[in-house]
Amino acid sequence: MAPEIPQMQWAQVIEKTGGPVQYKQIPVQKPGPDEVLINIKFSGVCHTDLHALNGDWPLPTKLPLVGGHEGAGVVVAKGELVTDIEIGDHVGVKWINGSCLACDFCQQSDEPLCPHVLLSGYTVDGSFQQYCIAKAAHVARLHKDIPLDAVAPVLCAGITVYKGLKESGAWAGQTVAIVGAGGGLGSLAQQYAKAMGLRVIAIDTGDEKKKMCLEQLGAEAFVDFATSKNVVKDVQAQTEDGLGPHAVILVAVNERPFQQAAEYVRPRGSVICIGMPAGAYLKAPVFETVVKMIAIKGSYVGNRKDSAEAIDFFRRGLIKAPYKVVGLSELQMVYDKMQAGEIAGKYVLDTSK
Ligand code: 8ID
Ligand code: ZN
Ligand code: ZN
Repeated sequence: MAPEIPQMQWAQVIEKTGGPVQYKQIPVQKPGPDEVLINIKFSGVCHTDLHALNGDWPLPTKLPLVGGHEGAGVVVAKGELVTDIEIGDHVGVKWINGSCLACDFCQQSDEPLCPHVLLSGYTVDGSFQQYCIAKAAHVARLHKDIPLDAVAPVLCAGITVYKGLKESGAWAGQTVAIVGAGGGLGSLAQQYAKAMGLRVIAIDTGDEKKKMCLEQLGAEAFVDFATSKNVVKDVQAQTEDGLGPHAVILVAVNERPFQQAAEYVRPRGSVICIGMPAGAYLKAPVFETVVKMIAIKGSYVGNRKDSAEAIDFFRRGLIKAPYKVVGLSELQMVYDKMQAGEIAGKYVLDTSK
């Protein structure tokens, strides 16, 4: 029997850039022919949602906007072209809500680069509502044994850091520095790195984040960027030969570390840019970049295969990062804490509260 779908639902709506976000009732939409309607049970909060609220990226959002792109839930309706998903299936709404599947990039499974890409919680409404629409081709397939609250952070943060670690080219036994290790992406990055056999130097600030990185997430060392007198020297000192980590994964929301990473990365190493601080620029000394043969590159979420692999790591019990569950109604509180840099790990919203 088809589940009952209400006419109205609770959602967090951005009516004007800058906020505050409004908790209110809005109509439930109907899925198009190639879409599914998902009853979102839990949604993670990513710093990208805060960039969308603040409007600080050079890409305009839709308005009014329902944010959110780490939504885990149950399919309650589908369009007539959807043949490989059934009502009742568990799925995840990712940042990539849909893509054309026909362009040069989609053909090569670089769907995030599609010129017609739809972005959940940015150019189309996302998962900070009880019923969300996504293109069937792109929703993440979730086995029913996967807990929907714990998997939510994997749907953006997990996929993104897993892809970034792959892009870094670092392999088992090598060392990665994770910059912004105490935040949402950073906490998951440490778990993925560990599961991939990598050794981790965590970089962030404060005792709570330090304790979480060293005692819960598997980092071998922690460098506090706020109290360190010389971050470059302190990071390099954490590698046995003093030559620095093989890769640097930048997930901080601050320009400074993007100017610094090339100085401490190991010769032949890679600097992977993932965080997107507003208005920031990269800087690296040309001389050292050349003579150390450093690769500097960007990494943007992941394709459908990266997503399935990242979820599989989680399903096998290899990814355990701390998160706090609060009601959907409390999103503004989460944004305020995030803006202040006070969140160790992640917040996940329960859409029933
Ligand atoms: O596909 C992508 N490239 C992608 C996907 C998802 C998210 C990119 N992002 C971007 C977000 O838009 C955001 O800009 O990654 C960035 C990080 O998202 P997040 O992990 O959700 O943010 P957070 O939880 O606020 O964590 C940021 C951490 O950075 C630390 C903070 O203390 C916090 O723990 N940090 C800062 I701010 N400055 C630092 C510094 N100088 C720093 N850590 C080390 N050194
Ligand atoms: Zn395309
Ligand atoms: Zn995200």
